[in-house]
Amino acid sequence: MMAFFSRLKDSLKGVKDRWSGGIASLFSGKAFDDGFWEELEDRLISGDVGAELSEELVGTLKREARQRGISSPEALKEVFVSLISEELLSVPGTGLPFEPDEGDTPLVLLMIGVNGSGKTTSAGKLATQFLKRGKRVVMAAADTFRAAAIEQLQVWGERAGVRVVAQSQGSDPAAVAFDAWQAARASGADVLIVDTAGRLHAKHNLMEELRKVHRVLEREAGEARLRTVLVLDSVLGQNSVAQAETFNSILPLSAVILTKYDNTAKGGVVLSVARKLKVPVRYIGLGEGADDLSPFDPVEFAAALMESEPPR
Ligand SMILES: Nc1nc2c(ncn2[C@@H]2O[C@H](COP(=O)(O)OP(=O)(O)OP(=O)(O)O)[C@@H](O)[C@H]2O)c(=O)[nH]1
Ligand SMILES: [Mg+2]
Repeated sequence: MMAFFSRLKDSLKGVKDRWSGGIASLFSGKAFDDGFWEELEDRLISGDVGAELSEELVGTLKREARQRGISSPEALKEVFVSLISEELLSVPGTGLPFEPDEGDTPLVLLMIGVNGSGKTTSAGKLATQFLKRGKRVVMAAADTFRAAAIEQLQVWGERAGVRVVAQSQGSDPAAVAFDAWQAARASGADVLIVDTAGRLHAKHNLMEELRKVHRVLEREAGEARLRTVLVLDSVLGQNSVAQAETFNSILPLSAVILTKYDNTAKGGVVLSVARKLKVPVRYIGLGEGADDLSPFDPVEFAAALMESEPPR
């Protein structure tokens, strides 16, 4: 965990400079007057925490400060850090990595999201990490839209030593998913990771296609084995929250992976996702390499973000 913490601290450097740096520096000695509370709320909103939640967090913090007679900035910051982690922890499953042993195998991860959000990369990272933990993994190239998409997944598969089930470009994604399920089943795999084509949530036919893939997997694997994983680009901030709401209304989401956290100025989006969707953020993407995907520990995260030491 400490390794994750220092790693996270490094990876969050960018976010901290741009987002929480501005927030953390507020907690540095000034009086907690009206100006302070207003400024804090403004900075939370511009950091993509969302207006409603920002107001609520500031309100709670203010009340706590008054009730507990807190006067030191350090103490107030600590309360703030625990408020953030409590908010995240209020969604069950947050930060827990996928465990293939949590049910009958193969566990099926259906990766969905808009174009370029990081689905294929996250699929590859997950496959690599499962393999390192001794799990047997199969991947499905159900993004049949572009030949390059199939190749991209195959590259990840070759690098990790994971079998990729694919058909030719333009074939039916649901048929690829079905094939891959059969292969995963037959080979006794622990995990099947299904990559899909990026799609705009407003495109009706593409959403229908996704529903069909989901239907086939649900029929074959059963609901208990299936996890619908929304991959969200955190750089998009509030837009990604809106996307997530639409996807969630079409297919019930089991988990969120928040990618490109290393690149974002909008660190607060993780709080918005938790609050609005009530779907657990399981991992955050912290770069392009296979190891740059971390289970998302809310307590460590909140502490790292505000540069406090993690609570013991
Ligand atoms: N810095 C950074 N880059 C990432 C991360 N995740 C993905 N990327 C990059 O984002 C770009 C898009 O990633 P893909 O995995 O191809 O996205 P996708 O959702 O599969 O895209 P489509 O298949 O076109 O919808 C690639 O250049 C990735 O290397 C991350 O966590 N951090
Ligand atoms: Mg892709």
